[in-house]
Amino acid sequence: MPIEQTYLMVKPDGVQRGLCGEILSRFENKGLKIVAMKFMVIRKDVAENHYGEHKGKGFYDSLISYIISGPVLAMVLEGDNAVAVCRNMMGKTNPQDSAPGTIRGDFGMVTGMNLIHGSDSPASAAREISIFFKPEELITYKRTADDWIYE
Ligand code: IDP
Ligand code: MG
Repeated sequence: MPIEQTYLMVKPDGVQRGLCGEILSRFENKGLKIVAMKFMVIRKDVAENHYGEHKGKGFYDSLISYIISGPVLAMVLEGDNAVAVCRNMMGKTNPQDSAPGTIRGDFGMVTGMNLIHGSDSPASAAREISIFFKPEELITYKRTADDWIYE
């Protein structure tokens, strides 16, 4: 399996509800490695670029106003098959369909307030990481715990 990087973001509802630590803990406990992290309010043009694939859909305008409505915790996480692993941990887009034990399944009630974003493919991850982080903001380091997470 490939070592991948993926773009994750605690959305404004997750920040306002004080769930940044809870959500980050899940990824850390799982074994994902933090490569970059930033707390910020997303500019509207940046949000429109990030969510460009949804332009024209009925929920697009509310999605953009939601994602810029307050600060988000943006991060790059790394690990074996990280894109799919993180998507599984997030749960389905609609929290009412998300399995218990997933982030959306445990904390969300509606699609429009579903707490977390995560890249859906390695190609999306590369695109999204480059929107929110400069190359020099991605930190390369040896994490000693990896010797006890990977065989
Ligand atoms: P994903 O976040 O699970 O990848 P996408 O289909 O890429 O889901 O949609 C991006 C985001 O747009 C969702 O996480 C959610 O915040 C919002 N969204 C998607 N569909 C709806 C909808 O039908 N109503 C309201 N918001 C939606
Ligand atoms: Mg998506």
